[in-house]
Amino acid sequence: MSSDIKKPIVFSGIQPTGGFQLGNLLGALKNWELLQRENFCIYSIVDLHSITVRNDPEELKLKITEAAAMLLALGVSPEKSILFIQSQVSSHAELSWILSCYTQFGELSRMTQFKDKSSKNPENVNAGLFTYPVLMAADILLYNTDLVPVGDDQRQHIEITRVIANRFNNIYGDVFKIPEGVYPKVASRVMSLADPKAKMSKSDPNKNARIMMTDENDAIRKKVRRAVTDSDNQIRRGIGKEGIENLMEIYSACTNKSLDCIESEFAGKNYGEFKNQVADALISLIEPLREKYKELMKDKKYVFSVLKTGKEKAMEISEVMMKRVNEAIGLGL
Ligand code: AQP
Repeated sequence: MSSDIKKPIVFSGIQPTGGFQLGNLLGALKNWELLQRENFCIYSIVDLHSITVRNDPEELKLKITEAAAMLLALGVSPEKSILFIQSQVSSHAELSWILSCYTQFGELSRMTQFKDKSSKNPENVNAGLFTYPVLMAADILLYNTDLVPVGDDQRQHIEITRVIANRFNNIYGDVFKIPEGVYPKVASRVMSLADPKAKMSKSDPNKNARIMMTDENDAIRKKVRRAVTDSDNQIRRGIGKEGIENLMEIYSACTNKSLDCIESEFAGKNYGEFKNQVADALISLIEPLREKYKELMKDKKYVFSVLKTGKEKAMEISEVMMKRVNEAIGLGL
């Protein structure tokens, strides 16, 4: 099937770690929807990545279903694209092991996500957390991927994917296509509302630091009002204005207005007025997605049927690549 695909191939994944936050939406998922127009897109709920932290089994199953429903609500189209659960396609784990033999310890030690996550959870620095980028490389390389829409925090992981693929190709010939990351022009790194120097993240213990796709309108407004800013009271970019800049980027991503245009629009206005407009823009974006998501969660049979079809298609494509890789190395007879 992969040889039949004439359009550029897009692959990306998201972890089912309990809902999506605004950073996931603006940094990656908005592009997932847009890229479907001109590309063949393959999207995965990467549950194997999410078990680097402990999960309750029943809760994990629910989170996977919720992630699928949210992706469909966000516009991932089962008619145009493939949507599947990573653990149901065994080639991902298989290729990950092989690629780990072509990845250096030193390279993985330099990954900032590993350093961040291991320092935040020193009691569970497992090998899966360390080899996470290798599994991500396998996810991407299995599908002859051209483009990978992700947020700015994933740049280092895209780069190591390219390094691993090139290293493998230098030994065995052109087995893998070398993929490129696709990052949004604005809001490629949405920052925490409580600490604008830190990335907005689902696992932040402070719930007011992030906006979730399932937040009700009142909660969105309250969180934006409480967002940390500065005392300068001018809506513009500049040193020490990370909080306002973050809100400007969010507003820009929601309204498609440029940052220059936002500075002119809000010249002479105060933070209260600006925050109200940001909240309105966010509500206009999130409310329809949230309501669609609620409807889809009432029709789980449909959601499961999409995932089943996706699994079959993903298996078909990835098994072709697995065969090529095994033959190149000389595995099996
Ligand atoms: N703050 C962010 N700004 C822009 N993009 C972001 N992404 C995540 N946070 C931001 C992008 O979302 C996609 C999916 O992310 P993920 O769920 O696979 O894992 P993550 O990056 O670890 O997300 P979180 O919210 O930070 O999860 P936790 O707290 O569980 O670690 C990726 O493309 C990512 O770039």
